[in-house]
Amino acid sequence: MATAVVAQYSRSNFAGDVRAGLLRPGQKELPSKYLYDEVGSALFEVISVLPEYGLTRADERLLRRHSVDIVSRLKSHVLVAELGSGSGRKTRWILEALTRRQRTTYCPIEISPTALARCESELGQMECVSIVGFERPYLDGLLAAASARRENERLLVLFLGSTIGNFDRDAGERFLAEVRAILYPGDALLLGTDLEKPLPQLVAAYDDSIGVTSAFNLNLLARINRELDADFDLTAFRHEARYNAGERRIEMHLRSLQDQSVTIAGSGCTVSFEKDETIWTESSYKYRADEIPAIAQRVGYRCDAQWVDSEWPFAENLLIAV
Ligand code: AVI
Repeated sequence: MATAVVAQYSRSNFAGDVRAGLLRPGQKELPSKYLYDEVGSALFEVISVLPEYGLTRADERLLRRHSVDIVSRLKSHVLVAELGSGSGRKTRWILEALTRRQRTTYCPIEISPTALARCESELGQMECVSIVGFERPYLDGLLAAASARRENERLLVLFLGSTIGNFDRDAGERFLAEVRAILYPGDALLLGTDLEKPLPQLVAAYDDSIGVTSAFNLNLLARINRELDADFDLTAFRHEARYNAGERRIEMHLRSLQDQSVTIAGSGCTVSFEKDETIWTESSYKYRADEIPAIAQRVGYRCDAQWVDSEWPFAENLLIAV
């Protein structure tokens, strides 16, 4: 095992994004990437095992069942880079399939140092795997990982867990195109996408009965209190999950239960909230399996294969850069 971490942290970006998102006219917003501090990452791990949230189990089932097939479609020596590795638990199946034929370098790319550390402890003991972690935004990390590849080595980029769903649709396509710009023809992107499903099942997945998703959402305000010296009263906000059928997305909001104002010293501002006003903290777009090949084609890939889970509508898509 070899492990290296390249760090990048910016409190001032956080302060600026919070200020911009809460002082903007109209709908207040906070970027969903800030949900994942140490507490948020741990809460997301719990979400991923909740009975109502089938997404992670579906992703894992598909990888467990089809990793050998996925890997057999990539003929050359492969370097694996993962965008947003989380704990890395799901990745084990792909790495195991690959190490049957080659020593493998695995580059997890994460802005959360906690998740990166967990990923390294989960996978760090694997035989024939070297881990080089990048604590960076996705594209910076991918550029660094791509530049580490040897001649004739193909990149396999993993973008699992339907993280693409947390981008607006246009931004998601632009992101896939930006990833493509870093790849060479023949490189691969394994993309996980959560699919549309019945409304009660969808809403319950984001508003579970024991309140873990609520805690995950409210932790964003607690994080602002901790890191930016703010005075949010967490009991004065309530978690809300709504399905926007027109946009085919779940939205997470934090609803203010009263008129109130909050001071965020680290962002140099005071923010007023009216009763029932919300802060939009995350979108989770849902896809149709048959729209993925067309999206792939628009941004420079061909969809080589797709696997759909039979229990929880979710698709693993193997896209090859053309
Ligand atoms: C990480 N991402 C794919 C999750 C999702 O389902 O959109 C984040 C999440 N938010 C609430 N629950 C899970």
